[in-house]
Amino acid sequence: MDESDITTTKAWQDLQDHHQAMRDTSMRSLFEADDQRAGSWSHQAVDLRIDLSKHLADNHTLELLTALARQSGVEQLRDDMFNGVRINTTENRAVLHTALRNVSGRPVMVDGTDVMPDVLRVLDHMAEFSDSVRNGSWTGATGKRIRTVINIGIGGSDLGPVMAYEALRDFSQRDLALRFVSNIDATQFVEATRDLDPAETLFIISSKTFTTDETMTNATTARDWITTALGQDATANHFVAVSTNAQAVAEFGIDTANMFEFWDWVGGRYSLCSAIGLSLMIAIGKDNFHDMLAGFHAMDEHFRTAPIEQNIPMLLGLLGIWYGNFWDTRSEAILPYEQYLSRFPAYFQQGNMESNGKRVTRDGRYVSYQTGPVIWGEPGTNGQHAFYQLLHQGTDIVPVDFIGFVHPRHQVGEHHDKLMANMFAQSAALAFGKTPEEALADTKALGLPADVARHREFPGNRPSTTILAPELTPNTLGQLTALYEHKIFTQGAIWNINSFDQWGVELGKSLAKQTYAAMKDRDVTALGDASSAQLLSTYLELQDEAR
Ligand code: G6Q
Repeated sequence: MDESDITTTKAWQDLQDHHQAMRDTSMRSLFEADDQRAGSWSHQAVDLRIDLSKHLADNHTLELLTALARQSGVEQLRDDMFNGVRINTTENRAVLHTALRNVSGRPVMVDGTDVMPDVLRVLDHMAEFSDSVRNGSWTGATGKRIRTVINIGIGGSDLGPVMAYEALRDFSQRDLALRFVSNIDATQFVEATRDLDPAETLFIISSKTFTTDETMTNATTARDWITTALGQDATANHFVAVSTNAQAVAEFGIDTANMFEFWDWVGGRYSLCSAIGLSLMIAIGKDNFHDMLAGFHAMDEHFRTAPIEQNIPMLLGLLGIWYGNFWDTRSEAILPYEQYLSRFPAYFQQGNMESNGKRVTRDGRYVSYQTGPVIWGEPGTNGQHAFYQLLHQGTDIVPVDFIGFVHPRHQVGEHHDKLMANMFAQSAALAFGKTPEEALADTKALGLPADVARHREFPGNRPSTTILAPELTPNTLGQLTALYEHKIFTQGAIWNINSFDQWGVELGKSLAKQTYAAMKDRDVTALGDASSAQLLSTYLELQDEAR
């Protein structure tokens, strides 16, 4: 027996047996068996109320899942992360995004050095700079104040600021717009700049490595756009950088005094609280940014200190494992009932899929079990008129997270109460469904033929978590984001994979380089496979015909 494979452990096998026993359990029967269930399966993590009652799980499920977590050493790995151990073993790096929002005053050591003085120094630098853009004392080359800030970055250097800017737009300085350019497709740059005055535009080039092709291509186009309009010397006033690579920043022509640094222990998809958040800080101001950090930190503390049984990120991670590994579900949906969170699912699509889309264990074996799920989602209620059909009546079970707020950002008529009524109703419909008898009665009452009844059945037993927060603020956004980060951590720890590398993006990158070189040389034989060679040759021929 291979002791290091989680599927051979007692906890795993107990869960397999337990799944067999639970397969036909209905959500209705779980509630009938325990009239306290709604209350006892509701938890509080900082300001978030988390309802876990609509899960296909009973107390024994939780005992077995927490045993699995203990046995997998999740707590030790968590402590190692917080303590600066190099748990990203394939890149030999510590994983310390929690230090970026460590508002406790505690030191955080990496290799015997406290990283907090550097973290605080960069936050001060960001605050000073963002104040100067917000109050107009930082001007463009012609002396005009900055009206639009464009963050150029991709992946982890884009999605965090995009998500959080959308989420916190209501806290932003409205005479200062923030836009984002990430795609190497020029359309995004052209559309982002077409109505702008270069003299009033500031670019933040956000790239940890400062070598990413998309970002450097967009940055070069932006520099041309500025210098064509304002002259060669304008770069200094219109460009700042966020990076770990001072040399490349200087070579690009940005004064390193206007470079905001971060460190190799900040993973791209975990970098929102680092200088990568500079564009966000400019939009919402330093106080709101600090409030967001405080929210992150409060959830970090919950994750760091709560026992597994009450540790909400861990419980969410465990329930995900319960479905993925024992019920064979393949995807999870994140459904925020808050328009401002429209990019939250996309943010955690990267957060989760890049972290846990892995097939090799930390000790280098192929996994024998399913790891990260596909993550997707859209804000409610739009999804209800689109893909919820499959959630309710499709053949796949998709565990769902509903995220809603007690107080709306905009109290307009009955909008918010109607929105939330929809969210509560959807979780009930998924969980409890509509039985064949109920569907038949319904069908008859409507005067429809009886054979339509089956189409009107809802199987129910479709699990969901409901997260209810008081109000969308920088602080609660920080809490929510950290909650999901630590859920992902928990799952990676149990699956025994490295959640902090992303080698899966490399092959495509190097093939793109080769393909581009072949395109420029017009040498399709340089490509390694017949299909790609044919595609390239067709592309070149059609371009030639059009000339
Ligand atoms: C995230 C990934 C990836 C990264 C981008 C941008 O965890 O590492 O999405 O953020 O590839 O990289 P640079 O910041 O180096 O340009």
